[in-house]
Amino acid sequence: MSATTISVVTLFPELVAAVTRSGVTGRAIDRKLLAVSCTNPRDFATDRHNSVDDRPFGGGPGMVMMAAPLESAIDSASAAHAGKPVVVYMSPQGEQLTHSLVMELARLPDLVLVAGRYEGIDERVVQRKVDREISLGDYVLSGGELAAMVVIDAVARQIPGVLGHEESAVADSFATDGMLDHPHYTRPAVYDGVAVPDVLRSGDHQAIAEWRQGQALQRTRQRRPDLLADRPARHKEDKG
Ligand code: 4GO
Repeated sequence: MSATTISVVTLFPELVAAVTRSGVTGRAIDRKLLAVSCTNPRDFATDRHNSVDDRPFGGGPGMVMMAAPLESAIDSASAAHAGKPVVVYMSPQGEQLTHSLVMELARLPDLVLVAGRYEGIDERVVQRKVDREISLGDYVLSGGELAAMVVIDAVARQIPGVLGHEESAVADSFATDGMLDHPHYTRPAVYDGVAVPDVLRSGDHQAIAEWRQGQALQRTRQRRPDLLADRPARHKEDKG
């Protein structure tokens, strides 16, 4: 099985350590199911100040990431991949990340994630080097690193073998029925006077499965009816 290889082009490689060192993603890397590396445009700066940003043409506040060091970093990161990577720029102007897009990305063996800073990157780099622009949602972050780390985490979970048996059942819930998750409870059975629903302590696995599906459907109807809009009628008519 070939591992997914992800490069992050970033001025702050130390931020990416939060996904490479810990948790599910850290374990995926230890087990060679995923490889993550960083390339810093600063290392490709050509002037004596190692500049990577400059003032925006047309004026206005803030700085823009310069084309040359960023393109050199993208080229260097791309060349280190076994195959030709898909280059993704994380920005609020992109297509929104969804479960289905995450699964699409997880099938790609080689990814380069470009994390911008300041007001963004020179548009000529987007035109010349970027295959896809992806956004987490309609809000602005100070840098693309957190967005790239979200992509890495979500993609890693879809790589076969990364999640254990227990964990993958949970991940499946969104994948197979496209609904919100049901509520979860653990001990104690009564916490500060609030009891766990009886059915969960009944030992009746069929009843538990039906209760959870009903809760998931009810929560999805109330909170995210858009998720139920274009699905088979069977789901719409299910009891809540
Ligand atoms: C991505 C990047 C938001 C997202 C970003 C998002 N903000 N919604 N900020 O996924 C260029 C400079 C973009 C800062 C970056």
